[in-house]
Amino acid sequence: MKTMRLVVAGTVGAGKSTFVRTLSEIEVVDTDRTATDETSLFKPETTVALDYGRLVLGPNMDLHLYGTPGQARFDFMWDLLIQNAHCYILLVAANRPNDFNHAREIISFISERVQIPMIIGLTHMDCPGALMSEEILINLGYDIHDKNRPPVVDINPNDRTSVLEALVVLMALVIGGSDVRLSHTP
Ligand SMILES: Nc1nc2c(ncn2[C@@H]2O[C@H](COP(=O)(O)OP(=O)(O)O)[C@@H](O)[C@H]2O)c(=O)[nH]1
Ligand SMILES: [Mg+2]
Repeated sequence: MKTMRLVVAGTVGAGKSTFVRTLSEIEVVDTDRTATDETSLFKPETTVALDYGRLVLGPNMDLHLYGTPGQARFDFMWDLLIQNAHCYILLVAANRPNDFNHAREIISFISERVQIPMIIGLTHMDCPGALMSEEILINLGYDIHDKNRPPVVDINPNDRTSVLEALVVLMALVIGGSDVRLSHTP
């Protein structure tokens, strides 16, 4: 059995837990706890450790999903997740420009550690105040005409079809990549 590990990263409230829940075929192991810090002002629960889910991709292939911790700090858990990931999606809420800087920090944090396929998923595109994807990309530090920049998809994490479409884009990138070594589990 081969295992592919997908990390779902992003800012608080971007839709990481929802993404994992929507895609997973097993009951998601989530570690949401009532937040005790400033994030509790933002929403009643925030992910203190990680969300874990799983999806069967084929007779010999499992996809393991890991939603990253919600808080701004990067700790050992982040390192562990990202060092073992085969690819990741960065979720950014399109209607929260104040969070773009943090999203940018997440990209830097990850790319300083690993070079793995990634796509950007713009969520909350259906919400008032959502910015256009071009504007968001520029805010994330990309040249929109750069052929090497990551693919960008609009995504609603509550909608399984939308999440599957994003997954297809990411898998195409992984398969197109030169040297993907998946883990073997007995
Ligand atoms: N309308 C809308 N709501 C969304 C979207 N993505 C996430 N949400 C909602 O935003 C809230 C926060 O999502 P959650 O998965 O907990 O975010 P996390 O902090 O990244 O894990 C939930 O109520 C989601 O249903 C989206 O694209 N559109
Ligand atoms: Mg969460």
